[in-house]
Amino acid sequence: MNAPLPTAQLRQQLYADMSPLHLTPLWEVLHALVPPRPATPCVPALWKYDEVRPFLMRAGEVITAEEAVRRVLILENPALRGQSAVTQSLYAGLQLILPGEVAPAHRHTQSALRFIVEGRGAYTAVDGERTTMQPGDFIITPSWTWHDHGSEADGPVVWLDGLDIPMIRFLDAGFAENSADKSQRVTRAEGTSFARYGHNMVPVRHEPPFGATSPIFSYPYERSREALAQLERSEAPDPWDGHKLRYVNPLTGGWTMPTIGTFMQRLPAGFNGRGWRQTDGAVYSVVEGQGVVVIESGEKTWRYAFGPRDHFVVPSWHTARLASSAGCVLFSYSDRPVHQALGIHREERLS
Ligand code: 1HN
Repeated sequence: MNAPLPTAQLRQQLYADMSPLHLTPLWEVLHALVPPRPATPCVPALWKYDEVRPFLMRAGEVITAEEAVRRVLILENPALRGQSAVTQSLYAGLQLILPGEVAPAHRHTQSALRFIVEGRGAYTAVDGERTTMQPGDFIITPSWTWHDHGSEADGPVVWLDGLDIPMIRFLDAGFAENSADKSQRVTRAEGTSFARYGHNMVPVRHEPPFGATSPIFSYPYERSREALAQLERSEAPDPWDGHKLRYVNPLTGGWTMPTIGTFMQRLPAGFNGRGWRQTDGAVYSVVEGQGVVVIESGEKTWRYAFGPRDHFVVPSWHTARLASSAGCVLFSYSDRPVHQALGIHREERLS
């Protein structure tokens, strides 16, 4: 008589025998599927503009905006190489447009934001209206709207693109279309959308032009900067965030885009912030000034000194602390609207 097989061997035999039927045992993966706390594969990362800019300019020498369609260097999370992702749900890239160039009109279901990093005088057109880009402006390209970019500036213009590409890919909901026209026809004067929606007033009779997305497509830095400077003069900073504001859709008071939340904050000189962690992973673009971010997860610590035009990413459930001796302004975006819509957003503020 053969001795009975040991349990471990019986189990392995079961797994092997059922595998051809595409069956696999849950109990081998259960704790990884429902971890006690978020276990993101993403890691923190910093892109120093001084190091990135020469490669952007080299890209400008080897390919035109029209050939490339969009001449962008993707900021890839070091732990997600090849996935065009800065976090599991978000994309980030730096786009260059040179004088006289056009990035041709197209549309897609992915939503995009532009945050202007360097240069002035390029434009982006959305749904028949152009807006001129200035450093620090936050511009929206709503899902499925025609958009093209062009430049009549006299030097390079660079902006940060933030898109929900990985999220839309995960949902298998991506569609795209190229326009027959290289540049779309302008049908409204520049500033029309801001006049309609940008002054705490909205048209009496209207349909939201972009569904759940904000009808304002450019939030000028001049305004955001002044708001934060005024708050710095009039009240104490929040111990975690400094003076931090959330961009809003004026029709709803909600997020500017259904998938991406956007923020701008000012850390006063001498700010030494407390730590926090939250489930939404965030990408930061440094607008002005200098500072330091310290990020921690488990035993690991990352310490990044940042200055103007640098970019960094704080992944889900990593503890972060911000400090600035000279003061600074930071723009950021994250997938928080989705966490909140699903009722799964969590935040912890450490004392
Ligand atoms: C896109 O359409 C733009 O319109 C930028 O400027 C970056 C990345 C992936 C897919 C589409 C743009 C993009 C993109």
